[in-house]
Amino acid sequence: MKVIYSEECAKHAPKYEILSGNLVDYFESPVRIEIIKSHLQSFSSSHNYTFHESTDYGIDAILAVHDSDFVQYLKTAYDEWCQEGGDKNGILPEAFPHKNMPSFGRNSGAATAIAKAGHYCYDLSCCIMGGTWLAAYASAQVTISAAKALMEDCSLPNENGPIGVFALCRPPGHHATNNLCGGYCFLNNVAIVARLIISATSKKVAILDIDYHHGNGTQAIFYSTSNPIYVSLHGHPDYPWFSGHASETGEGEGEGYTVNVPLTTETDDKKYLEALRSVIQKIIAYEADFLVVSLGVDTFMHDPIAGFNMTSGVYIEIGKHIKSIGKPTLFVLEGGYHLETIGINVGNILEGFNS
Ligand code: Q9C
Ligand code: ZN
Repeated sequence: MKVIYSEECAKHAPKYEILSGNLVDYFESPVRIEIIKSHLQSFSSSHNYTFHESTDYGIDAILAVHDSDFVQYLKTAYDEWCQEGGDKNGILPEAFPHKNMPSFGRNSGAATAIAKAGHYCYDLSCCIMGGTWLAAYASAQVTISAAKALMEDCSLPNENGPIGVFALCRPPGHHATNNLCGGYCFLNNVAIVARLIISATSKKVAILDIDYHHGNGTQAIFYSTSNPIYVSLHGHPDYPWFSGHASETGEGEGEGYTVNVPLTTETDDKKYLEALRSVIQKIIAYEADFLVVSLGVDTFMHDPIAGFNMTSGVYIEIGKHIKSIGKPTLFVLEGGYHLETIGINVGNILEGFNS
């Protein structure tokens, strides 16, 4: 199985974040992908992982999802902030334009770097530092490179079931909308490749989001289209708090093509697999040609920011279930913050798929 990565992904590395009102070490750290990479490298199984550095395919696929003013903001926020005398550690929002404030929805209300930070971000998890744009861009290029590899390789014969490629990227993407960062996410990697695969092949794509958190960004980007279908299993109620209800099913041409399965925080292996089986039936009925998986392992029982009760063994079963869909599959890393098990848990999903 091809694993695509980039050293550039390490260039975004905030020191701290605010979690439940406390200053704590930043959970979404560069170490995450190093641990996963060395785990896959040392894996003693019959399935060979080959590691490939990403290629830079340029900005077009990114701009097919994200607004150009938002991209411009991500690129320039840190320099503007420094020119205005800001702290070298990076920039975080100070206030957010809510809907009964005079400047709500008006770019003109955001004149300085700190005002723009509130305009283009919806929480306090997305500090923009000197290397943030480089890392977010690299994360998108890793995912694009993986999608290109999948599209090339999926016509080759494969005896062992569907072909898969793994985009070993960070920062993650599924909380980013067309014009907002949030939830550790700046560019929506999965949305970028879903749209890329659709425009390159004219085929149908299903996005299966198994990160613990609802992928509000991916849902919003595709809410009024029937291709791709967006399907999410997630902890509820939990972050990002204002989306992910079962009643959110899409609108217009997209009606019925958003599927949310909110699960209570007591969810264990058995309940999770039951829910997974039910959404897999929906994906099979949709007759997708490609599957893109938002792969988060923050569903693990000891994850420091999430609430499920799942064990490492269940990830092998999850991988096998994903394999049963039988389509070329792009795995894209999202969350997962328990460093002691992140390698095993991601590895188990890929092992289940490759078995
Ligand atoms: N009490 C991803 O997993 N803060 N993002 C959560 C929880 C932000 C998670 C606070 C969590 C974002 C990709
Ligand atoms: Zn998550």
